[in-house]
Amino acid sequence: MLEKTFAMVKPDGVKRGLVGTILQRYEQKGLRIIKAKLMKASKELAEKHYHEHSSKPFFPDLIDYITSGPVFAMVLEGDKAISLVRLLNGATKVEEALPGSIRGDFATSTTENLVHGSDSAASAEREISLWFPDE
Ligand SMILES: Nc1nc2c(ncn2[C@@H]2O[C@H](COP(=O)(O)OP(=O)(O)OP(=O)(O)O)[C@@H](O)[C@H]2O)c(=O)[nH]1
Ligand SMILES: [Mg+2]
Repeated sequence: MLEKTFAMVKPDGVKRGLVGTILQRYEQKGLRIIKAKLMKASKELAEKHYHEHSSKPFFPDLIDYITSGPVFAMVLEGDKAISLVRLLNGATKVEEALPGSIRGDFATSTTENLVHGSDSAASAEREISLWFPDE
């Protein structure tokens, strides 16, 4: 099924110069970039994006991290795009992200884990309108 999803290279990925490498993985898998921009998230945007985690102990660190520098935000389209991006990204926990995935190959921490991908069709729709409100 043709789907759209929201994906992002987080600030550590941009700082480490991994945007090109990460985009190549999405493109190699057949996903099409239909929107993209480099931007710094405001605290308000970051808190809306991660609202489901607002009561978690790691929330303040997560917001500081995601607003610490520019992110590369994008909308990707393709067959089963939502689950494919999450498969390419790898597991959330650093010790569970398998080699071959983006996190498995490059991330060294659970908080600073390089990439984001929407986790469902509802999240994708919500996140696309949050990050690309005027388009
Ligand atoms: N320190 C710490 N950070 C966490 C933990 N769980 C999640 N995070 C951070 O919070 C982000 C959001 O968590 P989840 O939505 O559960 O994980 P995810 O869907 O794989 O990651 P995202 O694509 O960023 O949403 C993760 O990417 C991590 O940066 C945790 O147990 N400890
Ligand atoms: Mg998530």
